[in-house]
Amino acid sequence: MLKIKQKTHIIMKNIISFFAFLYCSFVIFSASAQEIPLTEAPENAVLYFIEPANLETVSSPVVIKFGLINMGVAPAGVNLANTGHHHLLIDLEELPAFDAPLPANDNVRHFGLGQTETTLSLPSGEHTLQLVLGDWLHIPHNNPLVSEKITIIVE
Ligand SMILES: [Cu+2]
Repeated sequence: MLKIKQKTHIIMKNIISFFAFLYCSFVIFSASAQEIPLTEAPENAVLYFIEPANLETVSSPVVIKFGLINMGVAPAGVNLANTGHHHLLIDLEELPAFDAPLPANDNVRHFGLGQTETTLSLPSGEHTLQLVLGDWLHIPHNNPLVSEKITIIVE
């Protein structure tokens, strides 16, 4: 009887520690998520494609020019008010999280040197393009700047 009681006690202790651990992880996780304050962007800022136009037929390599109104471009790592750097989303179905640094891969290209245009080699067919401005830490702004998602047809 005593042994069963002791065992139950140990199990209860383990369950309590487990929940305590879960709670602590949650608190630490929420704290770290809140530690990075989002960078403010002017409400009248606009991000758009200068070229190509939506539904334009183009040949590869494609010249893509990024347009930004009422904000400036600064390289990644440079924390200057009202600036950011361009990110080009290529054939990306779902937007990435906007409260964390944008991922870097074939579908999410960073222009961390402050480039405002690029030349892309794309296979023939339809492709979608979208721009997202990121702050010095590659995180979208508090008022996220996202362009229209355009479709281009590559010959
Ligand atoms: Cu970036």
